[in-house]
Amino acid sequence: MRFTLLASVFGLLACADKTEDSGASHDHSHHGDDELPDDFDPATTVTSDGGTYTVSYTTNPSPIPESDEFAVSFSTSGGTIIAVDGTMPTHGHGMNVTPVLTDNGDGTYSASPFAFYMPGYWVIHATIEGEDGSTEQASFDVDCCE
Ligand SMILES: [Cu+2]
Repeated sequence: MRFTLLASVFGLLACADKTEDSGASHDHSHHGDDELPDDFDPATTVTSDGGTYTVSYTTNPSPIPESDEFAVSFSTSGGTIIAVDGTMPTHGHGMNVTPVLTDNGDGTYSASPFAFYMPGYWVIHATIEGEDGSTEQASFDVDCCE
């Protein structure tokens, strides 16, 4: 919790600096497309980084509204989702809200609120724990916001 708060504060500072640096030339209508990584993948179903799990998500509402709260539903082919988050990796910050994760008991999970407070490249993260206690990460690229 403390780390999340600090990360959010640093993120806000970083974004404030960025805004000052880019000045009047910053175009908010551009949706930050120029910031997307070359390997950007908008897939809503991915394989976890250790190759063990197939993880999917949907949002409500969809598409994701910029600067508004939304809920995310996850499903996994195995293991238990133990943590979720949203970050802007290229800006080094997370969200300014902390989603509450609910295990629906059927391989699906509900998490809210999420909120992406600026346009650009975001990643939705899910941490999956196996029966042996090992964890893998599922990462979903998001272009905020359509
Ligand atoms: Cu940012």
